[in-house]
Amino acid sequence: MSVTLNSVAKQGKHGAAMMPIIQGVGRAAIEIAAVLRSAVFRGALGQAGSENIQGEQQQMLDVLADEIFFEEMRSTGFVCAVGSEEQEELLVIDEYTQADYLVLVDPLDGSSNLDVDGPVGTIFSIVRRKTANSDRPHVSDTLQSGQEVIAAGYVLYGPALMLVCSVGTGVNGYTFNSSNARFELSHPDIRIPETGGYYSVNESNSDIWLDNMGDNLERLKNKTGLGMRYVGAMVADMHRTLLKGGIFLYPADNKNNTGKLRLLYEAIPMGFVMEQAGGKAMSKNIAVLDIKPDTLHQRVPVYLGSKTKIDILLDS
Ligand code: AHM
Ligand code: MG
Repeated sequence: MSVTLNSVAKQGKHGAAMMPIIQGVGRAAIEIAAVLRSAVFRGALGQAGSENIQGEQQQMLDVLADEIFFEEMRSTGFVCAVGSEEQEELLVIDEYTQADYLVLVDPLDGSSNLDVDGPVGTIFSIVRRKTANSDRPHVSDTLQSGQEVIAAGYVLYGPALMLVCSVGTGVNGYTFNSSNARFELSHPDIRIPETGGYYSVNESNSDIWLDNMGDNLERLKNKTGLGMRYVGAMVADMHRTLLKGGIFLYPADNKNNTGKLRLLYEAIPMGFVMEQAGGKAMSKNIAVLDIKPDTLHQRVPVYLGSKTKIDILLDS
């Protein structure tokens, strides 16, 4: 008998509480994957004609993925609110304002890959509310550091549909088996290799990087001789880094002074997974998981990878 997503319930002290929400993520992933496969036939590729809170053009698929994810979180009955990269405000689930958990999500990460049939992903994290259950959930409930995250993970829409997650007891990867419609445990206890791997960064920005990252990357390349891979979809670049080793970076630059990636929707969930897999997640010289968020859509520089590679990068 194969091990499925139900096994999350047996993992650590939070597994049982997290299982229904992570199963909801799995249902959303199956639906989003189906929408991605058929988008071209439904006229759902291309821009939606709207902008998200960060002034970026939303793709139709960004909007659809956001709606699907929200509905699946609502249907769990365990989520009181969802903070999404695609929504300006926290979305409260009116039927379940008393529920214990909030979910933060980037519903369709790497959406610039959509027009070229490249890999994309969904990134999520789960926190427990700080306000009383009798109160309406508030944006302050989402502004918790990565040290308070209970579970996090990502979905990779690649040749196979994968859900990789952690409830704080290591990292497991599940692959969707379409013959029985289940996510089956295919990558148990993922640990990032300390040797080998690649460096992964949009190096075309190296002239405008801040924080001495140009020199830092040169030092890493000279000391390790790492090869380079870059998909431009964080989920795909993170997944390869996790399985093969190396480093993924999105530094601050003189156009994006605080970096491009969002603290709550990208940096913290991926930092949580990376650390649970034995790696390191830094933002300049601060651990990603130690940053206390100020706002829902805050951006930070991100460096994720194996401990030795991150230490060489930061000369620490
Ligand atoms: P998105 O959430 O709007 O898709 O943007 C985030 C993406 C990440 O997936 C990826 O790491 C990064 O943007 C790539 O940026 P660039 O094209 O500047 O290299
Ligand atoms: Mg994103």
